[in-house]
Amino acid sequence: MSVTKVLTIAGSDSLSGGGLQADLRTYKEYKIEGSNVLTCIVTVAPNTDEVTVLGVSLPTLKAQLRECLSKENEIDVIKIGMLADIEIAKVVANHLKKVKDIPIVLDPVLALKESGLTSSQDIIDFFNTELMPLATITTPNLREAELLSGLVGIDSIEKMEEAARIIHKTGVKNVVVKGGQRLKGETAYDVLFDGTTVTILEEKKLANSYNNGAGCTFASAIASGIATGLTVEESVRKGKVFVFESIEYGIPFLPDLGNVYQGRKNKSL
Ligand code: PXL
Repeated sequence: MSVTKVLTIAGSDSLSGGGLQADLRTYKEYKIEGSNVLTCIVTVAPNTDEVTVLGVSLPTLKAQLRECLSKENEIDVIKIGMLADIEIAKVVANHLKKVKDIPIVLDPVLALKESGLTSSQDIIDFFNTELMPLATITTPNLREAELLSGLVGIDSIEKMEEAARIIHKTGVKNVVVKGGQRLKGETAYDVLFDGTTVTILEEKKLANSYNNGAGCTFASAIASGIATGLTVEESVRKGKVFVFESIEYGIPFLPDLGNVYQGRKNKSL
């Protein structure tokens, strides 16, 4: 029996809401074999909420990439999450340039909502010039779309589309800009652009905010869809429902804060 495999290249979120933990849980739900290359470890101090990002050493990173990307592994799709710094991003890009015919889902984790931490301009430029051209699809949230496109104040579907068109010029095949909670109104909109067609996806916004890890889960669900043979658009549509249900059945740890739960109690997929 052949097994469908997705490789996640991402950070560990010690609180487990996002990061590679969310990715692997998503693959499990899609009945996909997930493996991971660890890029960094993110911790949040309990009392101060101070976020620390510790990148792995470059030799450790290279060893993992060599192992996981070896031909024998037969990876169907690669999903990229947090890369932490430019040196880590460069090593990952060098390895990705050597793989052929494996779709890449690039989640441009450039701003952590937990910390207000924003990446430096050099890593943003690196994403645009080196990583985007390798990717099948990228999944920026509004803040990341602003950083990548240079647009300021993306607050409407029209501006999301404009950002998607600018980001598409980098060479990435598909862009889905996520409106998420930050876009005003009752509806969670995403704008998908494939270079020709703009598709607007809608889902009602949930009242709860148990959405830690929603971004990682969305990108992983898209990777899973592609790995199981769906088109990019089908993968995005299915991924959106998957994330909606994961927030709906999220796990609260504060009244207004919680992690998405990929195990969803009511699975429509
Ligand atoms: O959800 C963004 C994200 C991605 N990757 C890691 C994280 C987080 C958020 O906390 O910790 C490792």
